Amino acid sequence: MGPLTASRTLVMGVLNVTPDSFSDGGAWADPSRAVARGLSMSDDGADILDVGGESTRPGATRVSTEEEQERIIGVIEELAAAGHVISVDTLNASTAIAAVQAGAAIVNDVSGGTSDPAMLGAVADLAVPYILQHSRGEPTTMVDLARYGEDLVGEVIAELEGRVAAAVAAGIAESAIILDPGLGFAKEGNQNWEVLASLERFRALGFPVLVGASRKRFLGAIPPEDRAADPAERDHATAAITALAALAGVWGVRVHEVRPSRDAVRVAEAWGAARKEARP
Ligand code: PMM
Repeated sequence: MGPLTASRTLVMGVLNVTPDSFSDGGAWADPSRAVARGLSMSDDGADILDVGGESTRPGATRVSTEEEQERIIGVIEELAAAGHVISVDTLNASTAIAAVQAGAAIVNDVSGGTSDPAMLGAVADLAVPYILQHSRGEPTTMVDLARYGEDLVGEVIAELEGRVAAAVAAGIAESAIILDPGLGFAKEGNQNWEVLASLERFRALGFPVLVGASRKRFLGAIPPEDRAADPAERDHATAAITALAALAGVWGVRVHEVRPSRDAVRVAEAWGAARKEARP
């Protein structure tokens, strides 16, 4: 079964090989620790490992593509050789190419092809699935761009449709595209809940949908106040979102802690199956 087709929601485990990620604080920056983390997420039930070497958190500074590739290519080679499905979380065409050559099966671009003008053409040539995420601007500017009119979801969808058209014009097959509304990317606080409450509208576009809520700042209000500052305290809330998103029929969830979301997907699966049998 290819990574794009599954009967249930897929769980993508986050592997940030970066010294400065907001959510896991550089815990896996060392390559051997990164590989070990990847293997343990697979043991926990990850269907896909999303390997990134450049933080995209709001305000993050860019690293060179050489540095980015130095961080991730060896890690991807090792995990892919061991049979794991890898996506590469990158804004850069050259890194996408190097990662796919190293064994990555999916390109995950949080800029939806707006950051590197060579990205869409490169993905078309690579002929791999492409996660096209909604954002605005750059990590340094996106907070200021979180301004929407009355129909935030409609605006995000229109912008995603524009990027889909650009991707298809560049030669990417429609069947290779996965859409991501981009929680936390040019979206603040309640704007993220608005997106989550409208997952059906995103699904209605006809593409698989990926949701990345894990540990994001908008979840900071959920844990007890004295623990709210630690992103890992948001893992329970993340798993609850996984259950609801899976029930809404999303293709995948991108999470830091795989086990709770893996179980949440099974809960949604059992719930959905029972609902089909239930009396009206
Ligand atoms: N979020 C982050 C990074 N990459 N990719 C996709 N497709 N969707 C996301 O929501 C997403 C992403 C930022 O989170 P991190 O710093 O914890 O990895």
